[in-house]
Amino acid sequence: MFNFIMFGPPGSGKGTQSIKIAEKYGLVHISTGDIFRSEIRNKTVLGLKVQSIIEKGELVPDELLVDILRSAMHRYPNPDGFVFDGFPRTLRQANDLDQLMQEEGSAMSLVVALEVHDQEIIGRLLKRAELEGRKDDTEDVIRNRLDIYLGQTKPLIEFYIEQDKFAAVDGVGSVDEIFNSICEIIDQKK
Ligand code: B4P
Repeated sequence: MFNFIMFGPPGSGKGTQSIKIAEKYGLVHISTGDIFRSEIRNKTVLGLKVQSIIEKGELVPDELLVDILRSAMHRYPNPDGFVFDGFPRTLRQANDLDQLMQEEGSAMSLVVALEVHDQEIIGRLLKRAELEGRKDDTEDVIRNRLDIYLGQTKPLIEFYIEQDKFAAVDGVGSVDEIFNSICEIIDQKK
């Protein structure tokens, strides 16, 4: 299996690139953000529980994530691998993911981060707010999401550097240019 994490701050293009990577390499795309938005739309128990957390730009509690991930992965028998998008976001989630991979008799293969500066991120997400009206794409909430990324998620880079699984690409440019840079790294590692 080839298991890949698309890493980066909110609005860096993780969702955009993950879809393309999953398609090119025949991998299963799992976006925890998409899972939560679908639960909220369908007004499930989980959706009602996480709605206000997500609208404030806070992180959903770690203990809810592991079961969600496990059941999302088990929907696909014998996959060639996964693209994880928006997960892990904390050290606890990274450790849980390693554990889940072990349960599958597999391991994480590669983590690639998209590097994008804050002003570009805020511009992209405010534009998305106009198009899609996501409640977590207001300027205050975006700034909160960026602070949480800095404090809780960015430190994971060290975790994956220590495992020799980390690379970064410039996330500013056209979607195809960025995609090609990621593919070069994947092709060297595969
Ligand atoms: P996510 O859905 O992961 O939201 P995100 O970080 O904004 O990334 P997204 O994939 O949507 O945006 P993208 O960068 O592709 O999470 C939402 C919320 O769910 C979190 O805040 C949290 O509350 C909760 N959550 C999710 N996972 C969790 C977890 N593991 N633990 C706890 N809580 C969790 O794209 C952004 C925009 O940029 C798009 O409009 C896109 O069109 C545009 N874009 C992309 N590439 C571009 C480029 N190259 N140039 C210009 N624009 C570009």
